[in-house]
Amino acid sequence: MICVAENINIMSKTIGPAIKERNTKPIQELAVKEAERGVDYLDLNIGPTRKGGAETMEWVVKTVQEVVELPCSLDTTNVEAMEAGLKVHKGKALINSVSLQPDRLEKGLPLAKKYEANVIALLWGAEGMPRDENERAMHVVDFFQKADELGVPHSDIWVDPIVSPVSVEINQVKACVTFMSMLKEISPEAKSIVGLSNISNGTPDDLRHWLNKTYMIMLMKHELYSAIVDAFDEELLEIARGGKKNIVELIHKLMDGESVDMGSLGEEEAKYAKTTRVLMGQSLYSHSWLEI
Ligand code: THG
Repeated sequence: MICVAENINIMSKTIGPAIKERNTKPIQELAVKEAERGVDYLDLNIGPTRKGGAETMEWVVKTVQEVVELPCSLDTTNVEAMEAGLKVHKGKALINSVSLQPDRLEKGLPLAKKYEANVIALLWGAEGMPRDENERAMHVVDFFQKADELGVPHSDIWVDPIVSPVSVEINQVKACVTFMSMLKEISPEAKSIVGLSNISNGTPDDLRHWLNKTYMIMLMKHELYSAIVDAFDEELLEIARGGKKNIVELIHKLMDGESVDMGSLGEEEAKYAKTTRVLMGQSLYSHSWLEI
């Protein structure tokens, strides 16, 4: 699986101020540390900056690529900032992202063609968040149709179903898994990506990794192609690289409805199993879901 490191983002207490003050050091140090974890891309999230977005993205891309060889995921809704980043980016960039809102699609998608970049198709429509897997599927079809008109190859498109926090909306958590099982039928060449840490937004920090890892394994059952991840979650990266086969097998069994004797599980397996049941909507989420 392709791993995109999430840690360079404007919300971070060290990175936010560093971007504003054009202080290269904290950003370059973090970029090097992320790269050392063996990730494939670095996400550069400069937020919804309106004024000065172009200069900011250009500066962040140059700053990062001065010290690491990796391609970047340019994370902004500002089209001018996106293009400024693409202009200076070395290698094949990942445009993060283009949604199905008409103006975003019209302005954003041509950039993928012009710069021969990969592009995340964010399944956010004219009416906002898709309600279920079927609305997501309809958005994908629309996105590919537009891509065909512009000559953007399907293999450059990474579909993002938009992951919601489990503490907010379990039906959306389930809808993303179901949608992933439908995607290959819609376009066999289509790639997929999720912002994995969204699933654990609002969960106490020390417990987030359980949700992130478990949800990734659930999506891997349907050939998840890539994920935006915490580069410092070692076990998550190990799983993304094909590790922890026993845990992956256990979670996929639970998803298939096979009976599993919970009493026979070790402590680690039990935690993954409990988390799977929460993410499948079989038990209710609360901050103490691992204790029950
Ligand atoms: N899809 C796409 N892009 C995305 C998302 C997505 N980009 C943004 C986000 N979702 C993925 N990136 C992050 C980055 C950080 C966190 C979550 C998702 C996060 N950070 C900690 C926090 O806010 O508590 C720590 C912040 C820090 O570094 O201090 O949770 O879904 N295409």
